[in-house]
Amino acid sequence: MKDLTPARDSLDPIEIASRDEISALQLERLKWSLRHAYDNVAFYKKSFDAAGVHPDDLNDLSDLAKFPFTVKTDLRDNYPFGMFAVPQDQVKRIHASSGTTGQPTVVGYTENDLKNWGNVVARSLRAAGMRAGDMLHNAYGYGLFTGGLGIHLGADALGLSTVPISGGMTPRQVRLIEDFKPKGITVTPSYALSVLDEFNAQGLDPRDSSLEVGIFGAEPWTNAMRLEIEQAFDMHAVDIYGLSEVIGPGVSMECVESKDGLHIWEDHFYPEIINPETGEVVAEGEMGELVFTSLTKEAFPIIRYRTRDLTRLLAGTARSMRRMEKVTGRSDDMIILRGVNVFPTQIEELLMDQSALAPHFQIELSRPDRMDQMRILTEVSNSGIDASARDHATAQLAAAIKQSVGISAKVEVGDVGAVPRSEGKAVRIIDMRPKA
Ligand code: DLL
Repeated sequence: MKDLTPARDSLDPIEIASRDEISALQLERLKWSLRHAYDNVAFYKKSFDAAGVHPDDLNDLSDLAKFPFTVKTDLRDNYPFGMFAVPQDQVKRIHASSGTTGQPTVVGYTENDLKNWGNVVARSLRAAGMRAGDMLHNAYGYGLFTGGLGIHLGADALGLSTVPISGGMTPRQVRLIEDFKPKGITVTPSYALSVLDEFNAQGLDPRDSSLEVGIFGAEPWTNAMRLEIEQAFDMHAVDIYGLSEVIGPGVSMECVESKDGLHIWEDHFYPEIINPETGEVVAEGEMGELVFTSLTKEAFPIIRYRTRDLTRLLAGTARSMRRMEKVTGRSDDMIILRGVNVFPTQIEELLMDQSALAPHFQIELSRPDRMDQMRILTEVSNSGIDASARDHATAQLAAAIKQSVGISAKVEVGDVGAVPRSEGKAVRIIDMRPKA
């Protein structure tokens, strides 16, 4: 793999500024953001007043802990535009997350917001090793989802030539990678695996492709998956994180030279980690739920938004801005099976150890006879795997789950293609248990 480390002088100065400079900028911006939300969004005025706090009460960054949280249902309750802080004619773009239940969450951007978004995504793409003039194959979905158009904004800001292919039509994805020879690909890690399968199905060696870096996010993926993808394509695989409520992709990004967690672009997004049960801010380095406050957003300021993503904060390395550890799960995705907590990424990690099995999987939960059961549906890695190798891998995976997670799961290994594929975020959990 090529060394793609960006030149130090190509970085935004704030990326490598001192902590004091970063904190001073954050404090100034945080004061503005609280005031902006309070003055222009009825929801924030009401929630601050109810908590007995006022934007003037913030004198230090740690004072933010006095302010109330915002949660997903607050956004749904204010559907569609109740959380917007500017008149509609200043809103230049709207995105929405589909959400599996209930109302979609709607977010908006002013011209300035779009500029800032483009800049943080450009910063992220540069951290991944992309440079002006390079070609990017952007396979995140275009539309209301922030992935496709968000990456596109950043690619424009960095000066890339972008192939806006969006998700789907997998044979065409491979064809255009072969013909256009892009340097980078942006795609969900699960869809990257489908693209990988398609290379193999067409008899092409993905290691011979032009790709030097894959920029994966929008869903959890493990370091084991990183190694698999890096080896299969002979390219770097780096993690990009974000959520619509905070801006979209480009909230934090892993650097290609260090791959040690994701630097949060702290000049725009202020992170906290809280204990999800008590709501208390935890000590630096401790695991908990990630909470974000926007520092510059005009159309859709967001104060102490509970992401449900579990991670911890670490000091900066390749950049001065703090890192968040790779998100391995959301509290909503945590399966509680007979009292044991399980995340889909734990299954992914164990699955990656079995070379006879493909990294595609789904977890099915059911409750026959009032007892929760977990079934893991996966498939053989290629059609040459014979029945005994399949049986062996099935037993090995079940034993590994029993040993490391502590639960008995039924493992079912189908033929190649048995696990349904998605063109964006993978559906990992099918919960068929009766709702309480
Ligand atoms: O998924 C934005 C995005 C697009 C990020 C493209 C990266 C690349 P939402 O659809 O609002 O936005 O979903 C946000 O997805 O709270 C996490 O649970 C999950 N997520 C996003 N990135 C990662 C990641 C986009 N790198 C939700 N690792 C977030 C783990 C991620 N989970």
